[in-house]
Amino acid sequence: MATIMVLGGDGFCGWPTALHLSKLGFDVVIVDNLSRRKIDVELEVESLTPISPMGTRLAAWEEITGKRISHENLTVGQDYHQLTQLLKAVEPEAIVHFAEQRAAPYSMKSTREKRYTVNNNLNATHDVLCAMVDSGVNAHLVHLGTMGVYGYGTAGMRIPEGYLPVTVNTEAGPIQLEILYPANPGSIYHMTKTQDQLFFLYYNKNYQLRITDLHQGIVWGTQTPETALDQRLINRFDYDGDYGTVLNRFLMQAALGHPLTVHGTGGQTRAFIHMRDTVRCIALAIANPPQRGERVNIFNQMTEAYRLIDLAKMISEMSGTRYQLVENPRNEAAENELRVANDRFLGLGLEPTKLQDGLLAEVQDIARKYIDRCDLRKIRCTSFWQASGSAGVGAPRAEATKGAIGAVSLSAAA
Ligand code: USQ
Repeated sequence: MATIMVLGGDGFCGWPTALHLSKLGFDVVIVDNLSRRKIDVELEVESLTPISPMGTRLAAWEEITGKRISHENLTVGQDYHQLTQLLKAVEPEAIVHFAEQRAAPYSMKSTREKRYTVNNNLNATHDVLCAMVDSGVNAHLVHLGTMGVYGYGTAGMRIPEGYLPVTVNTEAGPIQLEILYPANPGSIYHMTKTQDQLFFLYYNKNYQLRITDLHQGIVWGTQTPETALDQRLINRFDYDGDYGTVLNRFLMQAALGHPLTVHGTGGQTRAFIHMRDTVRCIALAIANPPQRGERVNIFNQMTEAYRLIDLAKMISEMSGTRYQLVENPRNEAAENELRVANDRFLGLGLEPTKLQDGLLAEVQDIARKYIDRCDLRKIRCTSFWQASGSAGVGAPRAEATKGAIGAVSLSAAA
C-alpha cells in the first residue's frame, strides 16, 4: 500500500487524519515537531481532553489495530535537508500538509506571535514545495487551507470553489477569465493561508506539481471512530480563548454552565464541518488527485453555514445555559451572509454530518467528562485585533469583498 506523509500529524486535525488514513490501509509517516504541545506550555493551558504523548499514541494504535505509524520529529520550514532526504526515502504518494500555526487569535496576540505565524507557515509551505521539486518525488500535495481566504464579508453570491469566473471589459471587447477568488484575510493567520495559494499557483505553473488546496471551514467535534477506540488515542479539545473554535467553545461552556460568549451581535455567519467529515474529505482528496499539468485543485471543505447567534440559541435551549453578547475582540464584520459552493466533495460521495445528528450532545458529553480539567481563567479571549487592547470593534467590513472585485463584472451565479 502507498505511503502518505502527514505533516503536522500530532495536531487537532492532523492526528485523526493520520489514524483514518492508517485504518484505510496506507502506510502513514507523521512529521511533527510537537510545536502545538509547546504552545500549550507557553499559554499555560491544556487540551480539555487528556492527550497522550506521541509515543504512547503510536504504541496504542499498533497494539489495537496492528498497524504501525512512524513519527519523524523535525521542523518543516527549518530542517530542509532532513525533509528532502525523508521525501526521497519514503517516496510518498501524497503529502498532507497541516504543519502551520492555525489559530487566528494566537496570530494576533502580539508582534512575537505574528512573526512566528508568518515565519512558520510561509517557510513550511515553501519548503515542502521546494523539497518536492528537489527530491523529484511525484507526490500529490494536499494542503489544509481555510474558508477565511475568501474573507467574511457578504459576497453577494455563492462563493465558488477557489476560482471566480469574471468578465473583463477591454477595448477589444469582453474577455472571460477564471481567477483565484480575491484574497481577503481577516487575521495574520488567514493572511498566511492566502499567501500559500500564490506559492501553489507558482509551483503548479512552473514545475507542474500536483496540488489540492482544501478551503476548510470551522471544525467542530473532536472525536472520530478511530480516536474513540481507546483513551490513549483521544484527540485534543481546545477550549481556550486562543485555540478553542467557536462551536466547541459554546458546547464546553454549556457543559460548565458558563454563559456562552457570543462576540458582538452574533450576526457573523461562518462555515462549519465536523471532524469526522474533515478526515473523510482528506481521504477523498487523496483518492482524486489532479493530473500533472492540471491547475491547483480547490475544494470548499465545509458542510453547513450558521449565524453564531443561532448556534448560541440552539445550544442554550439544548442545555439551559444562557448566552451573553460580549464585546468583540476581533476586527470583523458584525453581520454577514454566507453561501458557499461545496458541490465537489458532495459529487465525490461525501455525506455531510449535520449539526442535528446528536453529535452536539456527544461533544457536550466529552466536555462534561473532562470539565474538571478546565481552567476558568483561560476561557476569555484576550487577543485583541487592535493594538490599543480595546475591543476595537472598528468599522464593519461587510462590503469589503464586493469592493475588492470592483472593476470587473461578475458572471458567477448569484
Ligand atoms: N467567536 C465567538 N465567541 C467565541 C469565539 C469565537 O463569537 O467565544 C466568533 C469569532 O469572533 C468569529 C467566529 O466565532 O466570528 C469564529 O471564530 P473561531 O475561533 O471559531 O474561528 P477562526 O478564528 O475563524 O479560526 C478557525 C480555526 C482556523 C480555521 C478557521 C476556518 O482556528 O484554523 O482556518 O476556523 S474559517 O473561519 O472558515 O476561516
